[in-house]
Amino acid sequence: MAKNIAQLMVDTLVQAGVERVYGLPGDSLNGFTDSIRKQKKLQWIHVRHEETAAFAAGAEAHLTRRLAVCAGSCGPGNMHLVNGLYDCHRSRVPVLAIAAQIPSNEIGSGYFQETDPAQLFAKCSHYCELVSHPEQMPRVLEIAMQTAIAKRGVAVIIIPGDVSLLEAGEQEPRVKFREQQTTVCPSDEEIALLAKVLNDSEKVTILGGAGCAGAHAELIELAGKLNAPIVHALRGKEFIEYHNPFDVGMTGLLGFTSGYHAMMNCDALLMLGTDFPYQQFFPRHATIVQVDLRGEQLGRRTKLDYGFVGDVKSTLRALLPKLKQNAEDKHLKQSVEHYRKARKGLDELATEGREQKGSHPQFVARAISELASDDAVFTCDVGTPTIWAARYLTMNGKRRLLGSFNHGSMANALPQAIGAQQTYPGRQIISMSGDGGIAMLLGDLLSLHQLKLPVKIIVFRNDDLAFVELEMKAAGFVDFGTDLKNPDFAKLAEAAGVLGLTAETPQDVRPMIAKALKHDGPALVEVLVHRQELSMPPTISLAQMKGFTLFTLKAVLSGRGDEVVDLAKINLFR
Ligand SMILES: Cc1cc2nc3c(=O)[nH]c(=O)nc-3n(C[C@H](O)[C@H](O)[C@H](O)COP(=O)(O)OP(=O)(O)OC[C@H]3O[C@@H](n4cnc5c(N)ncnc54)[C@H](O)[C@@H]3O)c2cc1C
Ligand SMILES: Cc1ncc(C[n+]2csc(CCOP(=O)(O)OP(=O)(O)O)c2C)c(N)n1
Repeated sequence: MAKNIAQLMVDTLVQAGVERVYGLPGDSLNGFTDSIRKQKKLQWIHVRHEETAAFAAGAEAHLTRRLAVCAGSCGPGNMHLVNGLYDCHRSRVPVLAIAAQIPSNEIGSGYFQETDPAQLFAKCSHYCELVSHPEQMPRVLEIAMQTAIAKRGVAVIIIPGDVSLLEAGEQEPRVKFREQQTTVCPSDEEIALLAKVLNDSEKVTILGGAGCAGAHAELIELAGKLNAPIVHALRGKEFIEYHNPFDVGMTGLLGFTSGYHAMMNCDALLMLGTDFPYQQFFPRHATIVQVDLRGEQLGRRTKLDYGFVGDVKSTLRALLPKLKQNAEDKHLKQSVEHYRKARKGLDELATEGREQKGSHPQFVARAISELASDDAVFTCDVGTPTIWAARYLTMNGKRRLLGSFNHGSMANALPQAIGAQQTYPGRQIISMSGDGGIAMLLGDLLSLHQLKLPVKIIVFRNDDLAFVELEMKAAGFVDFGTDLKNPDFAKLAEAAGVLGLTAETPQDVRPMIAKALKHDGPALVEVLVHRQELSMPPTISLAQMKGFTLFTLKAVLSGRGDEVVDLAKINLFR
């Protein structure tokens, strides 16, 4: 019997190596889900909210670097995908979304559940096309897949339910997908210029980001030749921080003062594979050099003296033989020493404490890091869990860290953990969730039981939207609308078929986390944490803060009044 379009779609995905589709069924998607039911190679991962499907697919794509797929039914099912797809697109991970559409003969009539998916997905995709004729397939699907893979981002296929049931013209996929291993290197003349700029600078600082993935050895060799401290942007943490004697921490709002100063005090800043977004943290007077795979990224965040298009690994391989050993190491030594002090200061905040109830969240994050396995995958919610993950999780080259770092959406951690666990059933997956974050997509707690996913969730329970409360206070607003009246999350977990534990006191924290990690199945530990952990610096008055929110916020977040004032003085009052 001839295949229909839905069957051909399944075959095309399988042929490209796709193993699963995350989604929620619905009338318009029934043809597609039925085709999945009838075969064994492509799995249907049934979640409770389409946003979860998109986040989960994004996590899979991030971890594997391969195409991942999610699907939603027409109208509301599509709309629920949108926020998760924005996250995937902005993180530049290859995700295909199958957006079912109302019957083709009703389009434009204001029919039940009608929306305009092309508009809906326009800004969160590289490619978004309606399939209205069987002969478009499988070509349009293959173009979508190639676009998601090649441009790294989201592609969307909009397909009315009736079209998916039509007989396909072509019966087989047309394109064999291969994993891309293209390298991009600046020209010889450009490499010579890059080498000259760096050889001529005494105090170089490197700012590395996610584009340094796979180039660790080259990066370390480079820093050794230049005697350059390495600062990282958050998405680069998992690829840069480990086994790195040149590491001086992160910069930015949640960063280390050492990262900030290493950038501010250099003669030349070398940006490698980073789109670090905060303009205020770039030096004004240094020579700025940027290497990025995408030309359109050059100079996006700061003034730029030299921009080069290349992948970090190939560029550094070509560059290294042309570099002289820098004889001057004062800048490096000072920066590393500063980092040691900043690190020590932050570690001192990660203590058990003597409180009867409630723990320092820093202590909880450090316990998670110490107890987790060597190849654990961590996800962290937007909110204070991002701060604790950035500062207290130790990476080692095998561990991974995911968040909604570019899009900044709440509630990402649990859905991303679902995708991570589906991708790596044998690995420990730990979701560092906020109490606001977990509540936002709470329905998918049920998926852990249903899908038999042994995800471990640590809920940082502060009964507050703490990150926002902090932002309000730092900006001089009276905090408002941030209180949370929470349920007993452990009981809630138990009711959902998930082991539920509570760590009320600091002494409970390590045993409860250890118990959850050992448990053969999903587990949730609700940890009571202090709400106002990041206190306001004592010596800055409200009047001084006015107009300087960003730096004040940075000051507040650094968690230590003394360092804050130091930073504030330098930046605000000079
Ligand atoms: C609450 C919150 C607070 C945050 N605070 C901070 C903070 O204080 N500090 C901080 O750093 N971040 C912070 N972030 C994250 C921040 O928003 C950005 O996501 C992050 O800084 C970007 O990191 P990146 O530059 O490594 O990654 P990306 O933004 O993904 O940039 C990667 C760049 O590398 C390029 N690239 C990719 N592959 C290659 C390759 N092979 N070779 C060359 N180039 C390549 C890409 O084109 C892109 O330009 C925060 C996020 C949240 C949610
Ligand atoms: C979908 C969405 N809504 C609102 C925000 C604004 N926001 C950023 S962090 C945050 C609070 C997060 O609260 P919670 O998960 O409890 O973590 P906490 O900061 O309290 O540790 C809010 C409301 C956002 N980033 N995303």
